[in-house]
Amino acid sequence: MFGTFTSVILTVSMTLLWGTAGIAAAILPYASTNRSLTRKRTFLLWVAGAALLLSAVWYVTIILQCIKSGWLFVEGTVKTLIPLTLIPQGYIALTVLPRLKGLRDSGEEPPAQAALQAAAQPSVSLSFYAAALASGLSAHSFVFAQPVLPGPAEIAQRFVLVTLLLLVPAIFARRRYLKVMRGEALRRSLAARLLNVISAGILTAIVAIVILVSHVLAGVQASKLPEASDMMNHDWIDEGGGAATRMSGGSDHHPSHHANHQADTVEVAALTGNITDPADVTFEIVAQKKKVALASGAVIDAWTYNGEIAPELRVKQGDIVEVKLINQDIESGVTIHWHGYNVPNAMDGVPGMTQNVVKPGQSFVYKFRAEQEGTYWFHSHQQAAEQVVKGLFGILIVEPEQETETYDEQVTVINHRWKTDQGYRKAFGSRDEWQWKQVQLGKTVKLRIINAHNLSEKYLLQGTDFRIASIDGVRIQDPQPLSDQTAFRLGSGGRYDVVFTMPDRPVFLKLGEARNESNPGIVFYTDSPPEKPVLQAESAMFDPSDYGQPVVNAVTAASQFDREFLMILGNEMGFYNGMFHFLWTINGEVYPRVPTFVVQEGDLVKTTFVNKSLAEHPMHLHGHHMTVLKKNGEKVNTPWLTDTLNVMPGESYEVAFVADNPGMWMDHCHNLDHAATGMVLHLMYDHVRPSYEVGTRSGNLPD
Ligand SMILES: [Cu+2]
Repeated sequence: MFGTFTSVILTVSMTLLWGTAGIAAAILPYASTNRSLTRKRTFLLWVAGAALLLSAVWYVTIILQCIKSGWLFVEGTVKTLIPLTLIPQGYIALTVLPRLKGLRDSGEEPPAQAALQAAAQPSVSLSFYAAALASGLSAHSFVFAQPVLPGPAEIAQRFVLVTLLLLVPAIFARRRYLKVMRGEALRRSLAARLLNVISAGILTAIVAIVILVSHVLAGVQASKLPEASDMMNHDWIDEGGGAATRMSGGSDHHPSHHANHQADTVEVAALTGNITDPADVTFEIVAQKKKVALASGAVIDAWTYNGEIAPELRVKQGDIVEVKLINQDIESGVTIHWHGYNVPNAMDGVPGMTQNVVKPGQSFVYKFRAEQEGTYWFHSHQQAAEQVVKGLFGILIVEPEQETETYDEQVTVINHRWKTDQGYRKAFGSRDEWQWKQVQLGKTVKLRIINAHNLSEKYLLQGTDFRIASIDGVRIQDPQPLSDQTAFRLGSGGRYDVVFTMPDRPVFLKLGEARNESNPGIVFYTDSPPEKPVLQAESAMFDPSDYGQPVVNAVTAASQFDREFLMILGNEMGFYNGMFHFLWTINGEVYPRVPTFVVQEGDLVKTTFVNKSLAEHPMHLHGHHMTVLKKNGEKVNTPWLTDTLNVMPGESYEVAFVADNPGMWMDHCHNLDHAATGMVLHLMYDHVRPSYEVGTRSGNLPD
C-alpha cells in the first residue's frame, strides 16, 4: 500500500536524521574552542531542521491518507505513534533549538563555562535521542505491527519502551553534565571518546535485548493454541455495541425485544433443520488419495473426493439432498463444507464446531433441503490450507425450481492451482491447457465460474458481449451487456455465472493476463476450430457495485442495525501457536484472541471491513449471505449479495446480514493460508451451545 510505503521511507529517514542530531548534541560540550562549538551547533541546527521538515511531511501524508481512505485507516497511527514522535519534537522545536541558537561565538578561546553548561544539559541530547527512538519505533510499527484499535495499554507501551531505552544515554549525559558543572575538562582523546560511545551503545543494546527476549517469550507463550477449546471463551467476545446477550450474562433471565429470544438454549448438533422427509437425491462421496494426470500430462498427488478433480453434484431446488461422506485414507480426517450454501448449522462441515472430523474408515451423512438455486462449491474444512489445495473440493449446482431463462449450453469452470511434478500449473478443473468447444451459432451459453484458488483471479471473455447473470449463486436483476474488453475478477471462493450468445466468430475465455501463455483457456467456435487465440489486455474492469438493479432485501444502508462490528485487516510479525510467523490479523489479533462476534437471533447486523494490510482478503461468512452496502465510505449504486467479499488493500466495505440462521459460524479469510495462521473469527448466536471441541485432543482442526 502506498501510504505504508511512504510512511516507512519517511520514518526511517527521520530516525537517521534524529539519531545523527542526538550524536551531534552529545559531542557539543566536547568543543575546545568557541569556533568549534559554533560549528558543531550549526551542524546540529541544520540536521534538526531537516528532521523537523521530514516529520512535518510525514504528518501531512497521514492527514491526506485520513482524508482519502478514512479515519479507521489512520486511527492506530494517530493514537500510538503521533504522540510518541510529536512530544520530543515539540520540546526540541520550542525549547532546545532556541537555547542552541544562542550559543554563538567566534575565536580560538575555550568556550565560556555558561555555554558549555547549556550545551551539556542532558535534555538536549536526550530529546534528540527520544525523537530518534520514536521515529524508529514508528518505522518498526509500519513494517511489522501496525497498531489497530489501540487501547490505553497499547498507547502507553511505546512510551515505556522509549523511556527504558533512554536510561543508559541519560546516565552518560548526566555524568557529562556534572563534570562540566564542576568545571572539569571532558576527556578529549579520540580513543576515550570512542570507548565512551561504544560502552553506551553496548549497555543500551543490552537493555534492548532484555526487552526483546522477554517480549518474544511472552508472545510465544500467549500464542500457543489450547489442546481443546469449545469456542466459548467469554473473555474475548464482541457484542457489536448492541444489547447485552447471554454470552456476557446479559439477558439470560429477562427477555429482550426479540420474541424468540425466550427460547431455551440449543446445542449445535440439534441444529439440523427439518430433515425427517426421505431424501430426494442421494450421493456417496469417498475421500481418497489419488494420482491424477492433468491434460498436459503433468501428474499431481491429489487428495480427492471420489478419485476425481472437482466432481459435480447437480440437484434441483427444493430437493432434500443426502450426501454420505466416507473417508478412505486421508489420515488427518475430512469434512464437507458447502461454501456459500446456507445450510442449517449442524450440516456446515466445520470440524470441532458443527461435527467431529471424519477419520479414515468413518463416515458422516449430510442432509439438507436445497433451498437456494445457483452455482456453489464444497470443500473440506479440516486443515483446508492443505486439503483444499491438494484437491478436496467439488461443485454443487442447484437448478432452479422454475427456470426463468433457458440456456442451450452450460459449462462449469472451476479454476485451481495444482502442484505437479513439473511445478505449479493453473487449470480449469484438470484442464491446464487450452480446450476447444463447438457451439452452434445463436445458442446461449452459461458459464458457471468458480475460483477455487487461494488468491483472486482475473478472467477475460473476448469475442462477444456478455452478461454477469449471478454473483455467488444469487441472480442479478436486469444485468446489462458488458463489452468484450471488460475483464472480471473473482476472489477466492467466489462464483459468477456469465452468459453470452454465440456469435459467428470464436469466443475466448481465458484465466489471467492476456499475455500470460501458461494459463488455461477455452475457445468456443461454430464451424471449424480456430488457432489458439491472442487476447487483448482489457480496457475496463467489471464493478458489481454498479451493475443491474439493486438487490431487494431486508437491509439497506439506512437500516437500523442491532449490532455493528468492525474488522480491521492488518499484518504483523508475530507468533502463532508458538511459532514465529508473518501474521494476517483481524483487529490486531489472530485466532483464538480475535473476539467472537455475538448476535441474537433476528438481529440486523452490520460489519465494516477495513483492509490496512498489504494483501487482499476474501472475507467469507458461513451460513449467511452479506448485502454489500458501502464501498470506501460511499453507498454503492447497486447493493449485491455475496458470501465471499474480496477486500483489496486500502479498501473498506460495509456489509449487512440478518441473523436468521442460528449456530456457531466461521467468519474468515478464504485465502486459506491466512486462515491457517489465525485470520479467523466466529459468529455466535447467544442461545447456541457447543457440541464439539477444537484442538489437537479431538483432532478437529478447522482452518
Ligand atoms: Cu487473508
